[in-house]
Amino acid sequence: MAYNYDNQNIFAKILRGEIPNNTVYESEHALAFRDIQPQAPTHVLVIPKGPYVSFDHFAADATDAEIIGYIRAISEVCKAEGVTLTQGEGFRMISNAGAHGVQEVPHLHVHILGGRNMGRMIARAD
Ligand code: DGP
Repeated sequence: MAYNYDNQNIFAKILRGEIPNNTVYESEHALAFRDIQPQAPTHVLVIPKGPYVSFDHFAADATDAEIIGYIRAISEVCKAEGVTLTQGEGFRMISNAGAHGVQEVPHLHVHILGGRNMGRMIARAD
């Protein structure tokens, strides 16, 4: 089954400039902006500009240039937020995918969370 990208998802609207966002970083292949419901002092979402639903979709179908641009954008965001291991105390990067990943917005995004100790990786919800 092919990946199915919904052009009406909220991050597609942000990329088209239809909804405002608090931009942290932008490049040819990526946009980073602050999460509307921050879970930590640093909570930035980094998205590729191309129409990819999830990390597995992106990893399978994106061009090499898109992949390099996206990964480098994550580096720039970590540097700008002061959470790299060379500057700060580190961060957590999360990318939820699909139903079991409890993904709310179906456009690939990684959450960069930092500025405090993030605790154990997963707290069981059941
Ligand atoms: P996820 O469960 O990984 O799909 O998380 C989606 C995140 O997106 C969630 O933390 C809230 C955030 N979010 C949802 N709508 C908006 C929006 O319109 N603007 C911004 N900046 N963040 C949003």
